[in-house]
Amino acid sequence: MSTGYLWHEVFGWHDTGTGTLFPADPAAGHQPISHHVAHPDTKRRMHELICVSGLIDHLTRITGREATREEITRVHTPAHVDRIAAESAQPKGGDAGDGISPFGKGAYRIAALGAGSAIAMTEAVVRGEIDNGYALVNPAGHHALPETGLGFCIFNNVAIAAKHAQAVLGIERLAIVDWDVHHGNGAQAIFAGDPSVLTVSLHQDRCFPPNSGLVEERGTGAGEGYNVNIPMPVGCGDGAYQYAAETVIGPALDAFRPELILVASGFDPNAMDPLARQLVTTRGFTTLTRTVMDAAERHSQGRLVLTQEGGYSPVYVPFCGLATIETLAGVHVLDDAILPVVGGMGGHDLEPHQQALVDRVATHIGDIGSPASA
Ligand code: 9RB
Ligand code: ZN
Repeated sequence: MSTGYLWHEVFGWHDTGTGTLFPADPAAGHQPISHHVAHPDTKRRMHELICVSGLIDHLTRITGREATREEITRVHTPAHVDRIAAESAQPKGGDAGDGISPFGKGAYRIAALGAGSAIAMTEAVVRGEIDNGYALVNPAGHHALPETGLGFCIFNNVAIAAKHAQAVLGIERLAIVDWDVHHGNGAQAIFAGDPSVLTVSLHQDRCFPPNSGLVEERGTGAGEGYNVNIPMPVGCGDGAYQYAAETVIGPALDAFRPELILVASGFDPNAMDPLARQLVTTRGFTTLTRTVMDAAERHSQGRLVLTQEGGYSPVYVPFCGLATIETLAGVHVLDDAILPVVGGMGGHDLEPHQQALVDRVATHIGDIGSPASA
């Protein structure tokens, strides 16, 4: 088993400014702060735990590159790419598109490196140089739409990697599983009418973007049935997440039989996250990782690529990332030092209302057909 791993120091230099979640504005009561909620130190700390724990010695380092304009415009409009490039050249940078996603000078190249790193990891997996891989990229991508960035995202890294896999790497049918606690609205929109890409998003009900990610959003036209939303109620712990993995994610992948599985891996379902209300621990992320690994074993020769999305607890994200990558690599180097706290708090047993939501989504799995070419 060989697991690829990618981090670049410049991801830690993505400048999210001195706002909190909103830009500083004394008239509105918004004080400046040293760390914006999406400050990259959380991801840098994850990388450093991977190094200090010794997990890095079990991984194959993959080198990223900047995605080209051609690769980015497989997903984004030229106008969006041009605007990001122009604002990135300004002395004080700009914003991804919604006024709460600031970036500093030079962010275009950081964001292009994030997208290109997702591509590089996907290439290494599809070409068989590694079995699976984790691209710890920053900024995140899964909210970005063709014409704009959104929710701290500039370019949709996982969608750009998916388009590249189809355009260049000979992959016809692939799945994108998004376990970030916020809705994977970007991939849903980009692939809505496309039956060759199954999109599955496991998220907290109406968390972000507002009113996005409902069960009824199931794709359009030829793509109808190929988008699956699992909008979990607030307060789901490891039991509810395990039930969703077993009851929807695994069976949906079995119905679709992808040639490649990409994961938009956010650690913000964790119990310490400030931007969501779920209770997941490293046990839950291990279960999710095993679920997609087992499906990849059954359908895609084990080909599996995880790319980093959100996660805003500087304390717990590093352990969640460590456990996820340990699972990918089939090794254990360090226990979760926070688990005695978050795992001992209760809330991890599956509740009837959580089961009811998952069961309702599961009734749609029969609509996922595997294209005739399978
Ligand atoms: C709303 C605002 C947000 C923005 C981003 C996130 C998380 C993103 C992420 C959560 C809440 C503001 C709805 C500001 O981690 N994705 O994976 N809230 N944004 N004003 N309003 C009205
Ligand atoms: Zn998120």
